[in-house]
Amino acid sequence: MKRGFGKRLASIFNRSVQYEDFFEDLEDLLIEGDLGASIAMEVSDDLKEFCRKNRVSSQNELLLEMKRMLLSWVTPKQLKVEDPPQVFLVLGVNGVGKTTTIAKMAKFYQNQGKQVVLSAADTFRAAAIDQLELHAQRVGCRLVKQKPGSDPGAVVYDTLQSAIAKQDDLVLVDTAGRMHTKANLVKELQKIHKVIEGRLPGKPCRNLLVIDATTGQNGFQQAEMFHEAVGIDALILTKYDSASKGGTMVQIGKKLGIPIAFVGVGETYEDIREFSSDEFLDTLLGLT
Ligand SMILES: Nc1nc2c(ncn2[C@@H]2O[C@H](COP(=O)(O)OP(=O)(O)OP(=O)(O)O)[C@@H](O)[C@H]2O)c(=O)[nH]1
Ligand SMILES: [Mg+2]
Repeated sequence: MKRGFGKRLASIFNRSVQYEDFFEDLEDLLIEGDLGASIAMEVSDDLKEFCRKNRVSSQNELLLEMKRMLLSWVTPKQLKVEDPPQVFLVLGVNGVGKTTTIAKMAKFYQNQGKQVVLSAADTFRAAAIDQLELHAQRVGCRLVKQKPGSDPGAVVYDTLQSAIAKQDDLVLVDTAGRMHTKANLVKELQKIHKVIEGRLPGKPCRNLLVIDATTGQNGFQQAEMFHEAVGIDALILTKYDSASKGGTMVQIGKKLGIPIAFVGVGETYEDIREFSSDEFLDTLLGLT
């Protein structure tokens, strides 16, 4: 399925590469596709060089060369559940799809025979706990919660106690995407970390950052902010079904070196895929 950015990218490749303005158009399109100005320039320059050195006989050859370049920047990461209880802290600004992704991941790991518990640590937004509880009921896993407004660290502590007692394999922690200030959000996350380190010493939790594919360029700033605050182990790209662009992931991968674990491709529990660089770039570049 060729769509959006990929389709337009493929269509400029359909013009002859002899056109003087071809590489300028390409650079503009890559910037529009959220790869950022510096990467867009680098890709465009390298492709120009490639054309100079090689006898390029088809646009497809150029597209494939571009894919080859981008492949080194988007890295897949398989998130294994080892040494139970494994803790995944799911982070991201509000509305990116954290809670939905947690429900999908719960199902994904349950299908692999893992016992999952959800931790309702988004105590900031009033309806968040009920929303997660409904998901827990639907996918059939346990949930640990406290009252709205309670301390997220305390909720996580309770969840870990419960996970140890019930011998759960995986703890998925839902976090608030919004706080009164950014500093508050960061402080809150660092507090949750301390709780986990204190209760499960030597068992690092994985910090997973959810990025909404429809957000565009702003996703990079989000990644930078969270990475600096707590260190991000892997990304989850959501709404890739409704977004025509995912170029931000290339930018995050190249500049911050963060790998990608999952891609959300819809609103049902089954709509989650382990990240594949090949599939992602084929869609991004309109090669499929
Ligand atoms: N199409 C599509 N929609 C998605 C995907 N993931 C999440 N959504 C939708 O995005 C909306 C927000 O999802 P939530 O899971 O509530 O997002 P959140 O990050 O938990 O939001 P807050 O708790 O408010 O910070 C919901 O309507 C979801 O159904 C996806 O992969 N594809
Ligand atoms: Mg939520």
